[in-house]
Amino acid sequence: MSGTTSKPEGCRRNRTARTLRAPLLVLAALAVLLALAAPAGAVIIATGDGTGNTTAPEDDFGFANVGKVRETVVYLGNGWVITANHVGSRDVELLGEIYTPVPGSRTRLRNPEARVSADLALFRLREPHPPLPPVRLRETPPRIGDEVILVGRGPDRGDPLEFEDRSGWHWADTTRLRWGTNRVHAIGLEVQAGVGDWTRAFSTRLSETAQTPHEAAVGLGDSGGGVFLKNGDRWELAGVLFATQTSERQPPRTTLYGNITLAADVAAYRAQILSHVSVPSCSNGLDDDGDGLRDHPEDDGCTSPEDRTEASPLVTVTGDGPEEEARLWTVVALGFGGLLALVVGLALAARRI
Ligand SMILES: [Ca+2]
Ligand SMILES: [Ca+2]
Repeated sequence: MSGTTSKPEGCRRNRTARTLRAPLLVLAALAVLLALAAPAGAVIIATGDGTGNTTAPEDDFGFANVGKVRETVVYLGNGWVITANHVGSRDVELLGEIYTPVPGSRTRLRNPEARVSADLALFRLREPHPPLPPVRLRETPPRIGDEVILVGRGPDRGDPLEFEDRSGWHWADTTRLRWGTNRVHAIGLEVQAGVGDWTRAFSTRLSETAQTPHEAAVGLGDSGGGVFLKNGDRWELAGVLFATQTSERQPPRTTLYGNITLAADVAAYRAQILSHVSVPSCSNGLDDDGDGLRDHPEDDGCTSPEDRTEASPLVTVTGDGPEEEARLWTVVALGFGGLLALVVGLALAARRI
């Protein structure tokens, strides 16, 4: 991501006022979290010297599916990646190789509760696709207290910092793809982290007293990174990192205990995601292999509209149809308690990462 990590005080107040007036608050039968935007991005871990966790853990959640752009993307399968909308469509590094986006494939996702856009987008990579397994998309929001893995290509941990009554770190100038852990702190959030967007989200909080094994928060460049949650014996993608919330006066480019990490709730967008990711290459309206020809019958690499590649062997995508929303509506209300605690307990400013 680019840009600043904080805004002048007056600007913050104005943004808050606009937010409160917005008619979109009709959707606030849900938990609504007012958030202030500023671009931000790596996973900062509290453990050790902060340089660890740059390779897959023994119980691998899918580390190789997390790719680097300037920020981060997660490879879903069938050529598609997901990222925060404010992350651009650039060449993606996966498995040490560079993959180029398919022109015209970028698709912004919409908040399922309202006719507004979310800070979440998909784009497709040109064939041949990376030899990676598809990621399983979580079907329901996480629960408060669930332990998750956060992974992103943000800043390394820098020098220690004491600010007011809290401790933390400056962000280093270097970035690495790194994973860490945390616990879900609130669910069912509706977060405005940019002009005109509302993103269904859940949060984690960097805790000093109740740490997970690799307690983590996010920084500039982690946007688009994944939040993985184990369901039985299988890892699933539960969230996509897009913002952080810090205290009002917290210095830019720092992480302090108590800071909140915000992730788009993948379950809320699952149907939309699958409606794109499941479309075969030979009927998606895109030139997926870059030969200037699109789909069946124009591209002679397509044997039928159902052919899943314009040039290369079939890549299978798991997942079923777009029928999740009814269940998700009921789950959203559960986020209210967590949200109130969040809003009452902290004076927050949300920053894109
Ligand atoms: Ca195509
Ligand atoms: Ca083609």
